Amino acid sequence: MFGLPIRSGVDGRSPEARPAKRSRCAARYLALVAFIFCGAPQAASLTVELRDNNGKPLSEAVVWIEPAAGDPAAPQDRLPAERPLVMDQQKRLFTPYILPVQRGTRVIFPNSDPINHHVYSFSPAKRFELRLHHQGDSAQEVTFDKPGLVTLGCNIHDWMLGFILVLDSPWFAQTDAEGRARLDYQPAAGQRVHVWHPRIGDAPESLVRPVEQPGTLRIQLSERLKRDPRPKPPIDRPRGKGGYVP
Ligand SMILES: [Cu+2]
Repeated sequence: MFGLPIRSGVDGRSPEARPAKRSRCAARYLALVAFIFCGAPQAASLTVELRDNNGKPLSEAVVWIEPAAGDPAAPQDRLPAERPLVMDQQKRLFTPYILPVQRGTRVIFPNSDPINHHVYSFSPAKRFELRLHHQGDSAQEVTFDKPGLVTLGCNIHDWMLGFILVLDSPWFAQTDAEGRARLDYQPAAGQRVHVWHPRIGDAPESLVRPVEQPGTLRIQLSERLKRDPRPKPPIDRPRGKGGYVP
């Protein structure tokens, strides 16, 4: 796990090559000792408290730390979750409404409704279409391999709207009902924290602040929130075309 390729046994090299090999081994040993005594990069946590311009908490916002250039804990050294995440369809709504994922993550799209859905995205970060699928069909899977915002829709139910935000960072979270999100990360100079919510702006437009130190970062928005694009539950919609039809 330390990236030290240790080999054993006879390697067939000439005796003249052995001093050089010994010095390389010594260097690796010293690196290992330094790692043990100095320790791995220290983990830290940052809690973001997000409030709108009226001081009310904003929930479901995605908060992430952008790794600095040359950051030893840059995301290419970290793999996304092995198990796929889930974007369900329940009661004719995408559930969850907003799903942040690390680049390379697989997401499955089950259908928990007793009716068909036909999920699609025209977003540059991922264009795809999951043709008519029924409840009980095996969930279709999509890998999100490019950072950006993926806006989801359904060809059958016009109102359905959901977002998958694909991030080039392993450190992300969503604000809770109190507007708080905690990020566990490895600090490095030059890191920045981003905040996104459809009521703040259209991605990639996000609120950006420097990460000055671990602890709590309080952010109050200065501008009014945008109109909420979240669909109303179908039960509250008028029946008929584009509305709720069981
Ligand atoms: Cu649908």
